[in-house]
Amino acid sequence: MADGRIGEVDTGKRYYQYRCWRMCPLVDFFPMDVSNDRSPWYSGGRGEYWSRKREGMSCHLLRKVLMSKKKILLINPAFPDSLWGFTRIHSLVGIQYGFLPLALPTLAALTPEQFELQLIDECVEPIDFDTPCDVVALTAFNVQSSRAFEILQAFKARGRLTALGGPFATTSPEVCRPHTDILFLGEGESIWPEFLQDFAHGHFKNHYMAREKADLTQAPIPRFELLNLPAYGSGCIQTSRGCPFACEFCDIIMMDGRKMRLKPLENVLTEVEVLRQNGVNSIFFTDANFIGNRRRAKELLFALAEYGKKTDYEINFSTEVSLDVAEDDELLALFQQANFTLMYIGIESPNVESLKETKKNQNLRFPILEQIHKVQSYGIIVWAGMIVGFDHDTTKIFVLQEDFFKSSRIPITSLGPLVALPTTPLFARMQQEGRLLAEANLHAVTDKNLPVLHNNGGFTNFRPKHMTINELFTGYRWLMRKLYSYPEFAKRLQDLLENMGPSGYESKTFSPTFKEIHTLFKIMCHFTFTKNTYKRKAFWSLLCHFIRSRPTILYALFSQFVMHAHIYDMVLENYGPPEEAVPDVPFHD
Ligand code: B12
Ligand code: SF4
Repeated sequence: MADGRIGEVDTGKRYYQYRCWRMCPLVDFFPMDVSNDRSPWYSGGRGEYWSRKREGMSCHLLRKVLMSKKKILLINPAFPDSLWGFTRIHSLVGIQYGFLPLALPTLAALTPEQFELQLIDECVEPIDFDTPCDVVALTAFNVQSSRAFEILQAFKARGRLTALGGPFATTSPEVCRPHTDILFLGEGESIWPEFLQDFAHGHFKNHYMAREKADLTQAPIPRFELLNLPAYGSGCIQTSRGCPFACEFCDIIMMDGRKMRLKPLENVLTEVEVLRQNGVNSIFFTDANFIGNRRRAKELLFALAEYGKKTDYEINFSTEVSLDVAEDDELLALFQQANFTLMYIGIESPNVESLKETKKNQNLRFPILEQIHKVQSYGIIVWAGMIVGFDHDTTKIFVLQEDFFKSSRIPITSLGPLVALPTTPLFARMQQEGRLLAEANLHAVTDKNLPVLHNNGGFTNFRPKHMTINELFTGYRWLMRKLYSYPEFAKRLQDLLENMGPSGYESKTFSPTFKEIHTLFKIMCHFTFTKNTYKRKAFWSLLCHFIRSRPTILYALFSQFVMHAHIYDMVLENYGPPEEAVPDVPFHD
């Protein structure tokens, strides 16, 4: 034990510190077996302090500090029903939630062993508000804010110390401040250990702010094993933070910066292996832009391709990238070899003027449709992020978007009206131009003012330039219904699966487990025994078509149909029957 540090030993439930009060700094360390409660020094009470003189030691007075391990409860609040939660299909595919909450195992890995930890993801298990703990710390995206505040209040009412961090706390601290004892702003890598150190010494501040961006070369492996991994549809790993681009509406670069920070390759591979060992067979790399540093992306993909060979391509991967991925054939080939089956790409708009306006310059270099088709030719399904309501969008944008989709072969999109998120250049511009709406909470886009049907389903917080708000929402709802109607979706999917290159889905030897056969059976029943004839017809006509023409692609067919079923149900409930959307966009409700 180095001079100046408190000796500590973790020998079961109790945590002992031995302080030499004569010598300062604290120097001594004396482990003893405390695994049973009859230890001579144990008083039976939590947090009791004993002093005693020990003979034969260099210190004349040794104070032994006996206390229980401090217990931390880390909680991810439930998400409201949203497109990206895929709640409607969980029972169909036998999962409890789509993606694992990466903040919790990351914070757990940053927590020294002297603390006892419990992780609760409310998306997959209920919270017992009477769980004994010394501090309860929550993470939250904006859409989880109301639930997060309820949870914090419930624990507060039970006299617990509460803490809140994560993207919402970081971007809207003034909204969060009244709801929590301790507020964390920024990445947890430095501030969480700083708090824990304070806390171990019996004091803490009411807020902690990260002063520097975290050094990811030092990032520990997230403690995935503390989550109930089989409950999730997909494992999550973050290999980098930051994005070199500068889209006007993006708050990710405001939080993570534009300089790419990279985790060491070995760490990423270890994380993949840990998840595989725990039965995960699908991993989503949660980087804001996986190819933000292309050289490194290639190195990683090469390593993943080698890994895939060794593990019989047990795992398929997906991630988020910028459209310039299509400018590099070597990169695309590596994605294919590494068994990437899906990419989420921020296309945003077919309207070139809107792309210029929002500084999405990487989408302006080549014709967008050609770029997308090129990615698909490498066997990769593209999902697109799309936005309506830019200053250069008129009411014609809705038809323009629909036409774009007809030729795109993109089955699924996260389409939403443009929102000026706090901290972004767009927010500052809207404020300067006096266009922010008084009725929207200007400092927070919470789940109260952000309907979560979609990204920002039918919500904006500023006045559009070339249409009314009513036109924006009417056009948006119409477009959602058109895009997700079964005939339009099936047409796009058919185009995709007929034209796409050899996919990772096809490289696997077909040897389904009993669980997979059971799931397959449930899916077949779901699309057969339905009153919705559009649904049944679309599914069976594509199934029959591809059984004959490309049977190896059926896994992709099933997966896209299942994802679509969730979105379809949400659009149906919230905006009306997709197939009954009028042919032309209406602007009068
Ligand atoms: C991957 C991702 C997704 C994935 C998977 C997310 C998941 N695992 O559940 C998918 C595609 C499903 C998704 C969906 C959505 N997402 Co998203 N997503 C991301 C992305 C790109 C990375 C998230 C991630 O895994 N980060 C890695 C972990 C380790 O980082 P972290 O959670 O931020 O935690 C760190 C710090 O915040 C901090 N921290 C976090 N919690 C706590 C708690 C304490 C106590 C402390 C001390 C510190 C701390 O320490 C951690 C380590 O540094 C982020 C953007 C980004 N770069 O952050 C957006 C982001 C988080 N998503 C966002 C949103 C809004 C959504 C959606 C609502 C809508 C949408 N934009 O599509 C949906 C809702 C999801 C749902 N379940 O219903 C917003 C949140 C905005 C905000 N200010 O709150 C972000 C910031 C992007 C954006 N601007 O759109 N998302
Ligand atoms: S490419 Fe994506 S992550 Fe990068 S700045 Fe633009 S919106 Fe943000």
